[in-house]
Amino acid sequence: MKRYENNPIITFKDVKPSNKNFQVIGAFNPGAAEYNGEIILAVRTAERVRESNDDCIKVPVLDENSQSIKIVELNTNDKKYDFSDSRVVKEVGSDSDFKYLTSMSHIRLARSRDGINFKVDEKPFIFPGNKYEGFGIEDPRISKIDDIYYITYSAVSKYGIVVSLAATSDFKSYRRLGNIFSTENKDAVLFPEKINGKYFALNRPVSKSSGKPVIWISESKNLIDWGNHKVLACTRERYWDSSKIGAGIPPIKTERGWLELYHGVDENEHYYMGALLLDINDPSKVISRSEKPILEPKENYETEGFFKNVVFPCGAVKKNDEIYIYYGISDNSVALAMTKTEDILRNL
Ligand code: MAN
Repeated sequence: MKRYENNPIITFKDVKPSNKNFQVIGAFNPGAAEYNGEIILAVRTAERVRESNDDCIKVPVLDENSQSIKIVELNTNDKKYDFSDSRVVKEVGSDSDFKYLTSMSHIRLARSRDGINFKVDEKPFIFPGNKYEGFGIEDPRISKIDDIYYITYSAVSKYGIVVSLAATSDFKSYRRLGNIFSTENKDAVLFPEKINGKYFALNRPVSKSSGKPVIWISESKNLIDWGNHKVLACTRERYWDSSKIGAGIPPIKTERGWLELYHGVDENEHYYMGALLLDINDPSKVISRSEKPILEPKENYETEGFFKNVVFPCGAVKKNDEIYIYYGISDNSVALAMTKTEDILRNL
């Protein structure tokens, strides 16, 4: 895999805040699609309240009754809370992973002719808009099925994290199609076509009782109702993907099977990219899997940032005889890596 030499290609500086009280702190984890001769990225844009400071953290929350953003003020000396993870506020003594997020994310589109130079839209595309999105919407993936672009994303709220689905045919307007996977679930990608008459999705439920967060595969007749859930791939002890894994880009059809680029996390919370090859007729069968990561946090822009040592692929497009892979770096920015599908397949 070859990194684009002028990475990152999009940073928070390229994105205008969605309102005057907000400040953009990250533009990352983008879904990707080709539309009308352009490459479109659906960028997770994270914003925080402008006047937050070391003594007082102000967290934005969408109020479910008024549908407006409320600011919750938290004193950083308050012993009730733990502020040690920059991404979240935890309640001391609680079993939950977090009480609030320190930033609120929405989906912003960026458009390009060459796949390298992007112009970011002035306004959000999908902004938190219902009670499941109270803390924000994150990590979109785009799959084109027939002529519709389906966007799966994580909706985060006090009810937990669910996977929601939206659809667009012009990247101007969209329809929300509801929550397709209940809490907790993340990292859902749709296969771009039906297989034996059914739609398939990879997703990542989290079990509180036992086991680690791993990739599951589910099927559906209509993209809304999902069932026949099966474990697809697990974490591997002592590997780079030992603590959790999740799907990255929507699977790419190749001669040898469905190619899935996924993320794996090790014991040190470093995020890597690896590949899975799935049976073309029965994608619940794994044919092959990367022994070593195919991309790891190495460059400065990958090892530094809001949450360090993260490469997080969410989208890819075909460009000439290469694929352009768009990945989030350290919850900060968007980077680009190029490769040939055959090169990844040779490695599998
Ligand atoms: C984790 C991280 C954050 C994200 C939350 C909620 O803490 O991935 O970036 O905001 O989960 O999804």
